[in-house]
Amino acid sequence: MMQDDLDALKAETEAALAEARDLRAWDAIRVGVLGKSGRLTTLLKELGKTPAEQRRERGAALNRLKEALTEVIEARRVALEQEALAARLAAERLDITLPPVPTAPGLVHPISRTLEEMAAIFGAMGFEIAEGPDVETDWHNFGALNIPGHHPARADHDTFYLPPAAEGAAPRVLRTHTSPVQVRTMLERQPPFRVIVPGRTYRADHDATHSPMFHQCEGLVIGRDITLAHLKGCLIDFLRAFFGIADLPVRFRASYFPFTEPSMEVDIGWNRKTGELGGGGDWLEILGSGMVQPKVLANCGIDPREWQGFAFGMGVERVTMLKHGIPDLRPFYESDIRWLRHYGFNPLAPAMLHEGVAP
Ligand code: 2NL
Repeated sequence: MMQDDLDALKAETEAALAEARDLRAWDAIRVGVLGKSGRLTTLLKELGKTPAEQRRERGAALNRLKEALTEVIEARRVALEQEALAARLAAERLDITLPPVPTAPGLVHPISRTLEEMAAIFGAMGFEIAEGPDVETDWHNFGALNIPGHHPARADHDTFYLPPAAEGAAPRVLRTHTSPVQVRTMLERQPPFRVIVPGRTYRADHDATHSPMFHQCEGLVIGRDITLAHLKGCLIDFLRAFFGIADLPVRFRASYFPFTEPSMEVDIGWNRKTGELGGGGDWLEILGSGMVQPKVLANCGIDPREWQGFAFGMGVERVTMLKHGIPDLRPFYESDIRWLRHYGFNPLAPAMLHEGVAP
């Protein structure tokens, strides 16, 4: 039992390693040879029993064998790991040239579509978008706008009142129009400016044609010499671009709002019988507008002897229903996917001003 047993151990270990197919089998071999009670470890422990004159040579041989075995065992581990990685890469391979699996892209809600179109049309005319809170102070929603205490818009049945933020604090409301955002714009910014204010508004009113939450888009233009002519040109251009009818008849009719003077309602031409928009001989009210009341400018920190301008407001649901022939208001908020499949818009073809704004 001299060199022969060592050669046999080497040969057997190499044969077993060649047979090992995975790291588990490999580890069993490693432990069986180099582990605490492995075959080589045992031989090393038994070195003391070797006759003294042979011990030196036997020790050197065992050490050479340990080095050699450690090396082949490690080499096999590297080879097995490479094999495992190659197998994984082959199994997880992706063919990126395959066509994609079609997925439903979703649809843009008609309200969102109208807001996009308004942003595109007014944006091309140099308007910025202004936004503000849905919960407002009574003053921003009514007081600043010259709406007196007895005005019907203030009556409890129209306005949602909220408890004051603190004891003795001013009452708060859900904004009944987007005008408080224009009030905030005038307080915060220096004229001249042009803004549109799209957003949610709230009134305690619920029937076939009214929802307690609805949308408005208002506009405000303040400059040193903004006149009624600018108001008319701006709104005529907007209405023709929005409805996509280059010769859409537009009529301005005297009216009253507490926050504008003079005030005008804006009508467009249509055919009452067919519902078709254009030169049908009948008139349909679509917008409210006017020159901003000097008192409102003063309330909002703008000197009415230096600045003037116009404002307008419209209902987003209303113009959307008219433009697309949507007969009922209620499904706008019901999230019925069948309604959206019918009236929704392709998100990959957003509003792009293809109707143009009159030059
Ligand atoms: C309508 C009428 C209108 C305004 C809104 C406004 C806002 C400020 C000052 C002056 Cl801060 N005016 N907004 C002006 C005229 C009409 O809306 O029928 N909306 C649906």
